[in-house]
Amino acid sequence: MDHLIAAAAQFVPQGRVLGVREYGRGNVHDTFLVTVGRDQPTTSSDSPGEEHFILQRLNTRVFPRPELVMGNIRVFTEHARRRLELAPLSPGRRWEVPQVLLTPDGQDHWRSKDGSFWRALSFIAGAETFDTIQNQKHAREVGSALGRFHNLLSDLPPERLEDTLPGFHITPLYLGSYDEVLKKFGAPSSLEVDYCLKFIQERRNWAHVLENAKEQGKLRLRPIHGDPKVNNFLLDTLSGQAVSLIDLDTVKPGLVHYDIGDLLRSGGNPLGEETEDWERVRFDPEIGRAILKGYLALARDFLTENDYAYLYDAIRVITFELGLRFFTDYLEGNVYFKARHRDHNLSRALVQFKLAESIAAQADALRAIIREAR
Ligand code: GN1
Ligand code: MG
Repeated sequence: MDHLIAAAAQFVPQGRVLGVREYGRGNVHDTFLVTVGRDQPTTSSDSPGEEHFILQRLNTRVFPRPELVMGNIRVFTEHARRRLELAPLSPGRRWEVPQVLLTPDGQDHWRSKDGSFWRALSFIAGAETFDTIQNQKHAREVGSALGRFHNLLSDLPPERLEDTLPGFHITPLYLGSYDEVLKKFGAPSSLEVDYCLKFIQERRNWAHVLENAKEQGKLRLRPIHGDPKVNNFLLDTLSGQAVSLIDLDTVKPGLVHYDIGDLLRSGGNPLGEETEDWERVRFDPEIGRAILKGYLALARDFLTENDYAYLYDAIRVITFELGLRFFTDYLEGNVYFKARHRDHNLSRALVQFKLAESIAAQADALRAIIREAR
């Protein structure tokens, strides 16, 4: 606990750290909510109270150059804030951009003696997150929030952002590392493992669709979020409107297809990606329709004909890819994703493969939904 308070205190120029507790369900970093006591009321009407911020220890195995991650976040947040100043949203609409908190000497992170990389972000109050889509309105809201996010970034040249995680969402590379890991570690024998092995074997060609289109010049790099799963969207507790898209570590150049695919794979799965009930996992096309309607209402301005042509593939590829990533990590002994038990990443992989199967089985219906949502 002392080391957490010490890390939190680096980002608190005034006031005292009253508490630090674990927060959220990230698979990569360690995240905490810090409570700070304000000694000095800021105005005469203010009572001395409590404030909150988010403290994170970055996983430097996953992000070996965390200072570049912070650089990208700062480029993004400054750009988004400028855009929102120039063109404010309609009245009654709230949109929050998380802020990077600095240490007293102006650093955007702090290294502790053991080499851990700590950073702090503002806490967005009056909002909540959900692991699964709650209703049609929620689906539309997260869709339009991703559209807003892409819109805010649409005039930022992707070269302004560093590639902080080379290979991220390049599905053929995940397939290649799966092959290597399988060769090196082998696979234990069980019905579940056999299902995964067979699933991958029979669908290897799915991996190349988006990267081929990129190489052929049909799809181009843009600034993306990289991880817009359902629980990274904040919804206003009173109005239910989406007010922020958090978790900015993977903001970097990529295909918008990775993002829309990721939101649909996570939102379209009503049982959620942590369910143990993998055999019942299905993609819900009506949730998909609502997310797409919300998204396309804002994304219409910048999507091209080719972008539309690959939207269906994106849903299937990103779902398959995440299954592949979880399964590879299971075979390797859980070195990337935090796992609560030995077979956790196997369970997660089964969920994604079952979901990808359902997405493929509904290909025609989903292509029709995309056509109608345009
Ligand atoms: C990881 O840590 P978290 O939960 O924000 C992962 C994403 C996956 C996601 C699946 C950097 O994100 O790519 O889609 O788990 N982030 C990284 O839940 O690999
Ligand atoms: Mg993330």
